[in-house]
Amino acid sequence: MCVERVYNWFMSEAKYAHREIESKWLKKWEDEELNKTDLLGAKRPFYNLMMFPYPSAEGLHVGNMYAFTAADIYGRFKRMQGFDVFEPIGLDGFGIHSENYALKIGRHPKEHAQITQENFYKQLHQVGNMFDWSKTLETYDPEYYKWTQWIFIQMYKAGLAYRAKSEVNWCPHCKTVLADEQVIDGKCERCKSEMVRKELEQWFFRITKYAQRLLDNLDKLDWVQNIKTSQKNWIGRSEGMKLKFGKYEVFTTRPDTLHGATFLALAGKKDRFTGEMVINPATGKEIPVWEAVYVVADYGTGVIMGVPAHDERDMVFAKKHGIEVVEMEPDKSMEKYGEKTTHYHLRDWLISRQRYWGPPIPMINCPKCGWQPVPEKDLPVLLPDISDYQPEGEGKGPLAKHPEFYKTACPVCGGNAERETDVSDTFLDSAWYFLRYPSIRSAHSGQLPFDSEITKKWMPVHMYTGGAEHANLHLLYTRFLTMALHDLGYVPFEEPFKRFFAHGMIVKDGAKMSKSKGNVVNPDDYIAKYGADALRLYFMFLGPIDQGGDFRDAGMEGMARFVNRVYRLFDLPEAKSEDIVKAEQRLIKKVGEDIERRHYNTAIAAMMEYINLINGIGGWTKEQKGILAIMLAPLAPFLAEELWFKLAHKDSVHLQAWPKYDPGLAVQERGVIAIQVNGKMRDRVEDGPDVEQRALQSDKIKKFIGGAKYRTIFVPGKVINFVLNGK
Ligand code: ANZ
Ligand code: ZN
Repeated sequence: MCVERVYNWFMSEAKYAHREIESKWLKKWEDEELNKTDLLGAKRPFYNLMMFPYPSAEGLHVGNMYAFTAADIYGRFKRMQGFDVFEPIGLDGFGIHSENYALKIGRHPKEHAQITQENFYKQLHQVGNMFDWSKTLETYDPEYYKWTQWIFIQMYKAGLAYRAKSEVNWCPHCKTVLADEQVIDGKCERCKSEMVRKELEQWFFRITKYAQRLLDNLDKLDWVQNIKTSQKNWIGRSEGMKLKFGKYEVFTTRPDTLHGATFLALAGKKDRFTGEMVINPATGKEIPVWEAVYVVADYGTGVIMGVPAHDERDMVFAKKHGIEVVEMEPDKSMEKYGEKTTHYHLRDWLISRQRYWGPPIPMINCPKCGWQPVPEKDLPVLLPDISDYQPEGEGKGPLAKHPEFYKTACPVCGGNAERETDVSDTFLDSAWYFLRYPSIRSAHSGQLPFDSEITKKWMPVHMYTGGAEHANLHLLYTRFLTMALHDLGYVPFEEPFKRFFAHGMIVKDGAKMSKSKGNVVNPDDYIAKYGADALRLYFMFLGPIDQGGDFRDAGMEGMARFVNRVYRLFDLPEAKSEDIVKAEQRLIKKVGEDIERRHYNTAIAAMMEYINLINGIGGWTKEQKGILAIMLAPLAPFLAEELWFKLAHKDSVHLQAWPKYDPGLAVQERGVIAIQVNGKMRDRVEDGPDVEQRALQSDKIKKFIGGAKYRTIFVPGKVINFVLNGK
């Protein structure tokens, strides 16, 4: 039966007291610590992680809940398959995203964080995910950022954190520098302001040292291809040659055009002739050396050879400045002048932020000893409570106005020194959080950022679910940091996430949700009205989760009726039916396979069809009811538990094993196709693959066709007609 018809069938009244039922089970599960994972005792660890949420103005965003539900269903399914699943949650509450909102409403970021935290966790409890509430973390907790600072120091000691003056991205609105990855189409990732280039001295992480490994390892990752491609393009490996023009060296990917090079250009602030001339080694001719704005200072050698005949930008430049244009054919023999070399477009990760709401960078500058890391025993460097936390925009953060913070003693000579007053990028907080979760409140959690035994047992993360928009931000930074920590001997693996699943976006009535349009779906309202289960099911019914879906209130209502209908079906009397036995076997097979593929929508549709069948028959067995409750458990955890206990079971449905099916019984029954010769019915054959070949093997058909030539008319699902030539 088609999905739509089944679905419409559920559009009828009924009452299921979702509010009482959901709060009852929430309390029981939490009292009994149903979702607390025994990390040390686990036999088959499965770390099911979802991307760190950052509290926004509206609290839990519908997109968060959509993604979390998708991930949670998979985690619950894995638990029922016998894995020890660990599913933690926390808050990424340090950084510009939270701070900008606090500034906007004029509330101190710290106070704002406390208010949001309370609300956010309350919301997260309601969605019914199997979160381990004994392992939450918040990035602004000094217990956490102490280790973020510790990581900075390890990076510094390993030569992977350094200070340099260079041209960087400056957001005039956020009044801070940003990393390249945080500038999207020339605009600030957070506030969408047009970025400005500024020359400033800043702290960087040497991610470029890992460019090749970040590329090479991509092949080993079970990630969707578009995320891998995006990282690959961002890293931007370019193979070319270096060529010498006197004292200058250029990087080119087209050495075969050397004989057409009519000028050199150095990176410059404006276009001007330097007065210098150099010899083109291929032609022996003198060519001028210019400065040009389109040459990037820190890519390649920072010098290019201009070949107007083959490069558009060079042509524009040459025409504008009256530089000669030489038409010529590319010539491979030119490559003898060069030497092979490789460059990457990836640039080092700019870590400093001239803001308040972040971990102070744990470095001290001494006039005698230079930059020194804060001794590890002195961590954390606490972020002081100040009232003038607003960013100023003079290239320094708010902490620079507080001598009581920055005046300190040099850890080497004891003389007067000053602390760094910038804080670190929020993406550093979120680049290592997955390492901390399992070690929270472990035996050594006070002495170490992550316990080595637990880390070895639980990581890399088995399944990571999150947004594709983080391909070149969070996902790239995390991979880099993990590699660096691996090289420093802190973690036994190079890659943090074995599998990454990217979910799609939810839109409302066909339009992108936004506050200005007033079409933002607030999960709280829907949970209050329809229950978390109905919302979970509805989200998942919208389509395959990697594609997102269109949220419509009418559909939401229909799903609430589905929940009611299932609930009432458990009151039907005990009855045995062969049809149900077969349909159930097929359902077990289908739902299991669909959940594994994360095609939850078709799993739900199959359940609807099954329930329709049962309603038609009017009775089923207690065992069949139990199996359905178990299969509903990952998708609708409250409803499933309620139904399970209704069947007089004593332990949670969530601790039951996923049902098995008999492959013999689970085969889909196929229809029968009529075989005709010249339009006359002569035999029948089972529908399925290779129908035509199988039809031709029938002795009756062979007899009618004989050796004659024929053409085939095939009506799928109905008839196959062999029409003999001449008819
Ligand atoms: C001569 C030439 C002729 C070039 C031609 C291209 C086409 P990718 O693939 O991105 O690595 N280039 C090199 N360094 C540059 C810099 N610092 N700033 C701006 N442009 C730079 O591109 C390499 C090509 O980009 C190089 O090859 C160089 O121009 C330019 F028909 O050399 B080519
Ligand atoms: Zn900004």
